[in-house]
Amino acid sequence: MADSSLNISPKVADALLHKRPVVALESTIISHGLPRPRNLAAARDFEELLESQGVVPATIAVIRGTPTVGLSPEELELIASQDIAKASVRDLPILQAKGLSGATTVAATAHLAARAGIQVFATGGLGGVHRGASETFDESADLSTLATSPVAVVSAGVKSVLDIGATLERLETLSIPVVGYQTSTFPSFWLPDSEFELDWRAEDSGEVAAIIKAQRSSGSQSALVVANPVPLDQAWQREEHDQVLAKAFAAAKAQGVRGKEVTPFLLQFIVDASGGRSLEVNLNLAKNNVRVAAEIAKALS
Ligand code: PSU
Ligand code: MN
Repeated sequence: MADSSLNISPKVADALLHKRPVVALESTIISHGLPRPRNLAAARDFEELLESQGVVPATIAVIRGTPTVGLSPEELELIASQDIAKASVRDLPILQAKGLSGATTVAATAHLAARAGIQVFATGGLGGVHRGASETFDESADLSTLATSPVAVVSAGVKSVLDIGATLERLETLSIPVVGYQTSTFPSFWLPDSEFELDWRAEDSGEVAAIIKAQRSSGSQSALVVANPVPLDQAWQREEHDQVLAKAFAAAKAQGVRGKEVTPFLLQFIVDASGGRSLEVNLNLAKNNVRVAAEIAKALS
């Protein structure tokens, strides 16, 4: 654990040392995935939700060059309150050398959580293969990084703005197991399902914990994707969902949005165009993922 390039907060380090449950949380969802000022409130909510369940929260970000696991209240504010770099794994050494701060994506968070020895990580949605990727090559580094990051990631699947089928194919190629949490269908973030069936499902946190233990004892370096659908009564209405997404794609194309700006652009557009309804769904599904991650972490410890 003597890793000078990683700052683990005393609270998180103590919990890990005594094998108490810890859940990692990402920070790009705070900086780029949710609009201000709701983002800071949400970040605090996620942490409080874990604490109320007896689980230690470990929000991860790069703070003035140092990858940090477990943020102070001031550091959480820093991530939420100003324009901060979106940091995937490849950005970590650059931020470190320059002494800059960054909000970590699923990829960078999973990578750092695994390095810290954290076994469970909750987020909203994973990055994946973008529509049109056969032309643009736009595939999130979340996928390749999860292949080498031994941590269970609880998400509501991937957003329907992505190519869900291609994303599932890539997860298969990369040998990253996917298990539906009380579902046989891969969820699509704001909607609890998609047209894609899953090979495997788990009925409860104990079953997920057993899979994680088997994965670790086999020496696998892969993550486990736990696909947790938004509860039906909190899901977005399908018709409005389809209409707003069509508008978002058209706007991104018209404005020539590219590269790592694509995801934040679509997300912001969708929040605005839905009059905030997609945001409520987003917050609820993220909380639901945090809750399930807490149960899994407790079942593991
Ligand atoms: N999907 C969401 N909300 C998010 C993201 C994805 O529903 O906030 C963020 C996550 O941090 C994810 C990142 O890791 O976007 C993926 O970005 P890219 O496609 O540029 O790799
Ligand atoms: Mn991309």
